[in-house]
Amino acid sequence: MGIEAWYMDSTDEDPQKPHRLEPNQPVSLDELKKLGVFSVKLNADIYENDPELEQIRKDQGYSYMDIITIRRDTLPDYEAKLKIFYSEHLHLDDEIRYVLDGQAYFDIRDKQDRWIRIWMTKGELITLPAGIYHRFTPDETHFTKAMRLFIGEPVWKAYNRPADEFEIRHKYVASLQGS
Ligand code: KMT
Ligand code: NI
Repeated sequence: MGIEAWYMDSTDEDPQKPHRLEPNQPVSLDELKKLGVFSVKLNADIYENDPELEQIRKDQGYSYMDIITIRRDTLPDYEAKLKIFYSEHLHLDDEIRYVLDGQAYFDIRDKQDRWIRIWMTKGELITLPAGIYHRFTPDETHFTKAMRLFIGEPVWKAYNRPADEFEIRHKYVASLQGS
């Protein structure tokens, strides 16, 4: 199984609910690729000693990694952090996350500015391109353990929308043309 994605409804119910349209409107991996979003499935049970993960880190230059456990009892300022994660934002670098346990949603904007919800479960690694507007929330299981990967010294700074003045945003928007 890989990641599953769908277009979101626009109700402001609990963000951690699935928010599927009725009928469900799925988004394929191919459509995600066109938006610059890539994912691979790995074996999270062996993440501490996984040659496949090592190869990806080597090939992509992901020299930095740490692990974040997003759960009320392990993450200081849980409520405040969830709010920050769920505020629509962009980064100047790629956001690379590998779900080691639990589940979560990454929401991204498509070309028409519609929300696509990406459901990440254990073993899935995702790359969101620098400059894409997105947000994050755990799902109804309220638990996500994720590896954060980065090229070089990590920069977690998030710029809330609107952040259209950044060069990286222009670059990202330009990269969507013709696809
Ligand atoms: C971000 O920038 O959206 C995040 O870091 C999300 C939380 S890490 C799984
Ligand atoms: Ni982010």
